[in-house]
Amino acid sequence: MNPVRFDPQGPFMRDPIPPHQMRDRLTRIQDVFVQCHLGVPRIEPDQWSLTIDGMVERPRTLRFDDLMRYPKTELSTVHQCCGSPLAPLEPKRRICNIRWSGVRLVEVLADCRPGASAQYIWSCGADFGEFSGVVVDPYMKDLPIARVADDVLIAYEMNGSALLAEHGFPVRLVVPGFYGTNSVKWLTRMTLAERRAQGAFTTRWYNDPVLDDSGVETGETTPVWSIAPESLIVSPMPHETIELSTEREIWGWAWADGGVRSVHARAGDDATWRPAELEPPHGREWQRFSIRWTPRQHGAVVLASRAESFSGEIQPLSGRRNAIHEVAVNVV
Ligand SMILES: Nc1nc2c(c(=O)[nH]1)N[C@H]1C(S)=C(S)[C@@H](COP(=O)(O)O)O[C@H]1N2
Ligand SMILES: [Mo]
Repeated sequence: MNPVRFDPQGPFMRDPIPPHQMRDRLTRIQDVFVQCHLGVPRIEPDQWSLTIDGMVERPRTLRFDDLMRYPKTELSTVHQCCGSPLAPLEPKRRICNIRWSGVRLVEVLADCRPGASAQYIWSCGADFGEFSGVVVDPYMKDLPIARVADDVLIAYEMNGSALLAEHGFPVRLVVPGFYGTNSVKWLTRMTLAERRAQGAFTTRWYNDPVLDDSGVETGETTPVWSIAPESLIVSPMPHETIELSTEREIWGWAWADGGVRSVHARAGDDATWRPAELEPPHGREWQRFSIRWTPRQHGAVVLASRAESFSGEIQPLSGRRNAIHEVAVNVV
């Protein structure tokens, strides 16, 4: 195996654009956040390969050309970072909506004949190094094999162009509906197994405390997989001046693994939540919501939106990564 060249080495990230700039349904590549825990490996496609092993009858190593023999599939999905693994409950709104192209993992796997008792796929990137004082070699995540048939992709394009190095060139995993951390970049190995992977990013980090109905921790944890319901306000923007007694649209995006059923919005802390208009889900893309509002009082007003998923989960007011987004405006 060739030594991996990193540029840069060590954690590398790019912040997303702020919510009021997220006006496009499809996020432009230069506006997509970047999250690399260990650095950016620089990989030539002719030196790249993907090995599929573990609980399969036919382990295989595919070169880039082998991958390209599978039918090209395209899909659009939200792509969201769940936030720092060191501060997992802090809302970060690292979110975008992307068109991916690649091949369906289920088809590639079928040619390896997975064993009936395989439950998880461990996916490894070409990157390794140290994160928060812990040696990680390689970056490894896992996902339930039951999820694969749905729409999991081995992707090589974002919005119709080859992946950039920082987004996983030449090939990355895309797990639509799961937080971005699960979409392993610079994908080099997939191992089928009966149990969860035992790396730092699947044990020490990226496991959330499970809460009971009254919000108290039960002592159990759950992997950071499915994206919880969330919404953000694109317009108005923070500190915008709004005219009194004039009707105005509040609009934004809402998303959740499995889709958002309803969005409510409110103007002012003690105002009631009013139902917004909401686009039906289209695959796992974000959904536009909007609501009309006529301010009746001068002064500062805090606008907020709250999404509910089809499974009945509602965005919390605070304390979780998907807590409601608030925008303060000024009515004159
Ligand atoms: N190999 C590898 N894959 C990775 C990461 C990483 O550090 N190494 N970061 C993950 C995290 S935390 C996120 S949020 C997404 C970010 O993808 P992007 O940088 O293309 O937006 O990639 C995921 N895949
Ligand atoms: Mo992330």
